[in-house]
Amino acid sequence: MAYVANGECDDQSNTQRCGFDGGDCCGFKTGGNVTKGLCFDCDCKHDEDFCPFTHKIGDGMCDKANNILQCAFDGGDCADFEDGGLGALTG
Ligand SMILES: [Ca+2]
Ligand SMILES: [Ca+2]
Repeated sequence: MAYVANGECDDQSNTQRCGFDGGDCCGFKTGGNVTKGLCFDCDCKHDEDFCPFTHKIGDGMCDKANNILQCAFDGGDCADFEDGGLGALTG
């Protein structure tokens, strides 16, 4: 599955089996910008329990994509950023 997590939303990889294209269709890696040139549905699909960046939970930096219930709201990292703050999805 060469297209998973390559930064572009691919419908064929946007399945549970493929980890929902590594979040490409949600823009997890790009701070919300979804590249839709190769998809028709382009839906932001994910598991109910899916958390895109578990390793970033509780690292002291607010990661916007992690500020969801599934990620325990980034372990509280975004507590000071009620409006989402700046997604710190670098590295
Ligand atoms: Ca992709
Ligand atoms: Ca964090």
